[in-house]
Amino acid sequence: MNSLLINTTVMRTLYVLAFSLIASFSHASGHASGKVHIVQMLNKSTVDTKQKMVYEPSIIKVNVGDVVKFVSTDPGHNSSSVKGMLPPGAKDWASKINKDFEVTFEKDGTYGYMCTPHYGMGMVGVVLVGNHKVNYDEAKAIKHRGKAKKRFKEAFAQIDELGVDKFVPIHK
Ligand SMILES: [Cu+2]
Repeated sequence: MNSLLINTTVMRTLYVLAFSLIASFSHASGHASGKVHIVQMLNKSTVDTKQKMVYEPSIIKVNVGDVVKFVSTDPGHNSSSVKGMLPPGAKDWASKINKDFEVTFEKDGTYGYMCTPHYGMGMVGVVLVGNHKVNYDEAKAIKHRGKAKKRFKEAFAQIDELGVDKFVPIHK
C-alpha cells in the first residue's frame, strides 16, 4: 500500500465515523420516537373564514413522546401553555412571536395553550396526550375571559361529544 492509498482509507474511515456521530446526535436531540404534528398559527381559519385568530387544528390527540410543531404561517402569533391546564410534572412553554416552535409532549394529560397577544380574541387550543383523562376535568374547569372562554368551552364540548379519536391527526 502506498501512502496515498492509506490516506484515502483513513479519510474514508473518518468520514464514516463523522457521519455516524452526526446521525446519532441528531437522533438523540431530535424526535427520538415521536411523530411531528403540525399546528398552524393563522389570522383566519381555512375551514370557516369568519373565524379569526385560530390554531389549525385547534384540538389534536397525540401519543406520549410526540411533537407538536407550531408553525408561524401568519405573522404575529405564538404558543404558550395556559396556567392550570397542564398535567402534573409537565413543563410549561412560551414561544417567541413569529417563530416556529416545537413542543415534545412527555406526560399523559390534557394541555391548554394560547397565543399571548390573542388570548382575548380566543386564539387557544387543546392537545390531548395519551391518557388525556389524567387532568382533563381540572383543565376543563379552568376559568377564562373574553373569547378564550367561548373557544375553550366549544373545544371541550366537541371533545366530550365526538370523543378523542376524532382528533387523531392523519398524516400521509
Ligand atoms: Cu395570535
